[in-house]
Amino acid sequence: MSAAPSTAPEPLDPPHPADVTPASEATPAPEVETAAADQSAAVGRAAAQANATDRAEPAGQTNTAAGAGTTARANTAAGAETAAHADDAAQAAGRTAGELARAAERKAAALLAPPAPTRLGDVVPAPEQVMPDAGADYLLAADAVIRVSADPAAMAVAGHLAALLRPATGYPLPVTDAATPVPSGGIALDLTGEAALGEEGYRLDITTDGVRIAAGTAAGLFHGVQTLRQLLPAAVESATPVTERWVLPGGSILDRPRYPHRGAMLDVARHFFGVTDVLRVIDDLARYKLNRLHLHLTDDQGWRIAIDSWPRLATVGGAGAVGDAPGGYYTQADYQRIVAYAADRHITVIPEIDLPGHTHAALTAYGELAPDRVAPPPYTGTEVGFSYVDPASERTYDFVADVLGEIAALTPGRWLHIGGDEAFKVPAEVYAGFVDRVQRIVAELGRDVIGWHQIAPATHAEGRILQWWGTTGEDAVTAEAVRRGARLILSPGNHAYLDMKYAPDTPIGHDWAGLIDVHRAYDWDPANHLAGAPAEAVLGVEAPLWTESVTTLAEIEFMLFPRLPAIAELGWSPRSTHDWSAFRERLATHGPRWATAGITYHRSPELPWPTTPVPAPRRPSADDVGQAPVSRLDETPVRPGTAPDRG
Ligand code: TNX
Repeated sequence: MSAAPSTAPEPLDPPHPADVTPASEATPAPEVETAAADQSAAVGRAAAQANATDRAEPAGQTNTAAGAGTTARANTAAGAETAAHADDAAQAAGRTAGELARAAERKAAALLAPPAPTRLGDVVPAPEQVMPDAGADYLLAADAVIRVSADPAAMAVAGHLAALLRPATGYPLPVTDAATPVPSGGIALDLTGEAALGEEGYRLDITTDGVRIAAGTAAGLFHGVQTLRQLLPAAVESATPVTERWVLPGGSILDRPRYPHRGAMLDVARHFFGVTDVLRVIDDLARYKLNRLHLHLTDDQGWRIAIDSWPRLATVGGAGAVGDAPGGYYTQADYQRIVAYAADRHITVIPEIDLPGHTHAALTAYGELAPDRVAPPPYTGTEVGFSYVDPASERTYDFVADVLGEIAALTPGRWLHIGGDEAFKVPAEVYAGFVDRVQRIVAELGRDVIGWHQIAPATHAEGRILQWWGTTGEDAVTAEAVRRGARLILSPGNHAYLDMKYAPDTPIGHDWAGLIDVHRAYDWDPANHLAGAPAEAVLGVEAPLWTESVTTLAEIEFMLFPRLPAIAELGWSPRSTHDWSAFRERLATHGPRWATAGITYHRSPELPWPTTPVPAPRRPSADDVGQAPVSRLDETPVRPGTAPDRG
């Protein structure tokens, strides 16, 4: 990767706890790479503990994907396979006396303990059904085990859950597989295969005896894990161990998304963001059950993805950025790393190559694509609509086919986004003919095309999707394309554009589509937003973040939080749950979570932020040496020009 380094968070609002920890330290390291080692060590520890305490049920500590070797050795009584059978047998025969006694103990402890600090309904996006049970709070204990269905994708979710919980709890939380996972005092992730929960739904049951998440798919289990995370005390977001009672509120949740497409877009062209920043944004999306990351990879100011057959696109076209900021581009390996990291979080990357306009950076690299065949100098301003590749040249279509071909080969997802916005200098008929041809190229690659709604006048192509970014809710041409079969992703500029300022004094951002505070981001209904487009045509929502004025990860998160969760809720939650006054209360409880996770956010005065202090680390340990102090708020310089708006 040729990358501008990630800059440390810089406060945009007056200092608040979000500025405590540098983002890169707060994000658990991409556990894809480390889970196996962690897991096998933890499993070994738990197995040793289990043997020492003579547990009645020897199973559980045995055959994980990563730790099978270690645990088979640790479990001296039997090999992994025998132990798995013993697990099944113990379940079939009912519980042993020891086990029943422990369950009774847990129940008594839960009844005596203070209630969970979170309420079962304090989840964002709001779940479809929430059924609290005040007598069923669950206390996660140090020896809890995560039991999971023996399926690689489900086990990956269990590894993810363990990696989320281990840093703050300091518990080993070994992961073990089982034919039918049961909580037994811990957490069970059960891939039941039941169709009723759909592609992404889950059921969560919290009782004094443990937690069970059931789903028909690994994606459903993953979303259930995000809910579980939100129900634990905010300190669970700490990167170091914290003294806390890890209590979950008792009851059940049944949850499924309203729409299949719930996304965010990151513009890496106007300013370039390195791989670690993008991975962090993926984690941000995953928290709120978003399942699409649209990457705006090319624009006038920069081309950000290496294309082997046209190498100068990245090396020359990627050199600059808005305002002479450092440029950069992703190697194909970088891009694949992003795609894989997203896939592990059940997020599909949608790459966008913006055509035929917004192509100035490509022209600087290959003058042969320009209408006058002359490569222009780089552009670092923020005007739009002046550039285009020559639609009359066959070379242009070679370029499009080569670029989209390479991108398709690197992208497992079903969609290729071809942009199509603001090609002001291309006459309407020529433009429609160009889009027709590009749509055919995408179809030949076996993918479905997405374009900004400007591509509406082109011929219908099977599976095509228009991304609406207008501000009026009216557009006869788009409505007509929908009648011809196109479907819609809704990104209304005046509600979902996260590059708009929150308020007049927001230090970065635009206001051409108006100011977008949290209420405005929340206050619309995707089902009836675009006049003349039926609710069935709507695939979902997407929140774009254009980055003309956004230069660091902290600034990205400042624009995302707290508005991204508002858009996420519109995409996920049933309309029956839509209620601004309840939402603002629920969302405000996430402030301390973001603060603890080192996420910079806007302290929007519309939300009743709690005053909960950021949790202190449990004890200094060798591991903590060199960590940032937990509170250095008063030392953090305030960005000049920032108006205090802290509530
Ligand atoms: C319009 S929205 C654009 C982008 C700008 C954005 C700034 C769209 C499809 N095109 O090129 O970055 O406005 O808000």
